[in-house]
Amino acid sequence: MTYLAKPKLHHPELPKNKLGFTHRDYEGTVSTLCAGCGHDSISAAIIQAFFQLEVPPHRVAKLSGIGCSSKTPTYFLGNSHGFNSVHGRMPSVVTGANLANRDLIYLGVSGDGDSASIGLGQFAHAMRRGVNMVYIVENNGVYGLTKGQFSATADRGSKSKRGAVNNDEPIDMVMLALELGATLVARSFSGDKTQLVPLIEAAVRHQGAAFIDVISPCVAFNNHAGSTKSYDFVREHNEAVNRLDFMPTRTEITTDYAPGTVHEVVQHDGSVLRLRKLHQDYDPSDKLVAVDYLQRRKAAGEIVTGLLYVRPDADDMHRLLNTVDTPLNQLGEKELVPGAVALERFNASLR
Ligand SMILES: Cc1ncc(C[n+]2csc(CCOP(=O)(O)OP(=O)(O)O)c2C)c(N)n1
Ligand code: SF4
Ligand SMILES: [Mg+2]
Repeated sequence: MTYLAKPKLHHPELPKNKLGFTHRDYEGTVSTLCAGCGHDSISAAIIQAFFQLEVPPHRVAKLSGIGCSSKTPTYFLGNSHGFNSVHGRMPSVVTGANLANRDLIYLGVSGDGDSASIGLGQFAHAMRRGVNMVYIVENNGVYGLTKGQFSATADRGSKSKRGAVNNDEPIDMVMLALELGATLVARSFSGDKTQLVPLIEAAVRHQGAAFIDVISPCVAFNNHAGSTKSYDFVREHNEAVNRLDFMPTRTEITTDYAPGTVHEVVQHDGSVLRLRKLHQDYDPSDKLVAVDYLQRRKAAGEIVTGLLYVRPDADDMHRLLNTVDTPLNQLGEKELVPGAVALERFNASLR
């Protein structure tokens, strides 16, 4: 049994969003992951983000690869479209789906094994093409599903549960996403919902490739002393550069921020990212500064979290390809077979 249906009964006075949906309408089936697995907290953050964003569930397509992390779409957004693909192949399936129907909101959920090992090439091309999607890597430094082998994001020198030392250099998915051209890049921790929920909301409303690396401890295989992906290690070394408040539209600031401490970023769709700086020298709009800062803090053993980079006026794949506004899967015969005269005109334009 890989899932358990949730009981339909719920408290009659659960808060509803503008669409009349409760939290329950954004949930999936009961999780069968290990109790305490970080991935379950990420599912909870996704449910909260979509509930708060008031997204109609049928407008979302959630896609994944293979792994404990890739199982999680079963546990959220049960009324949305879903596709559980082959190991490491989620990015190309999203790319194709997005090309065919640009009107859906695409959420790719993957693991460090799924994205940094077998799917590394796939991940690279989805980012560099600017596929309009939210790409979440639930990063625990191991292959959880296949019983705890080191993954490509495991830090050099970190120890497995049985004491083996990892000698290989880690792949930093955030640095890679920045290099590859993702236009919203963030890192968070499954144990910090206050940070993670607005990051997911901002990523959903971003028009371009949005990448979130979420450190998500595996309690079965990678939560011991010597692991750099354990709850204790991440809590001790977590260095948040900013705090994000996501505003669906521009609204007056009513909270008591000190003047000059809030920086606003307006995205394409009018949503506003209100950033409270926690580190004065961190600027998420300057990629070079961000890369330099991340490298330095990493060398000092810190795990930098927060909104790390954003280009609010990003171009997504459709804009780069200059496709029509109508989703390609809705084009009719009239548009697809325009006739000999139109064909001749088109051919002439290429001569
Ligand atoms: C082609 C292929 N190779 C290998 C496997 C075995 N396999 C299943 S999941 C997995 C790794 C999953 O690790 P990760 O993506 O980090 O997910 P986690 O379980 O840690 O959340 C592997 C190697 C597979 N299913 N398919
Ligand atoms: S094996 Fe690890 S990643 Fe998989 S469900 Fe258990 S704690 Fe989570
Ligand atoms: Mg993993």
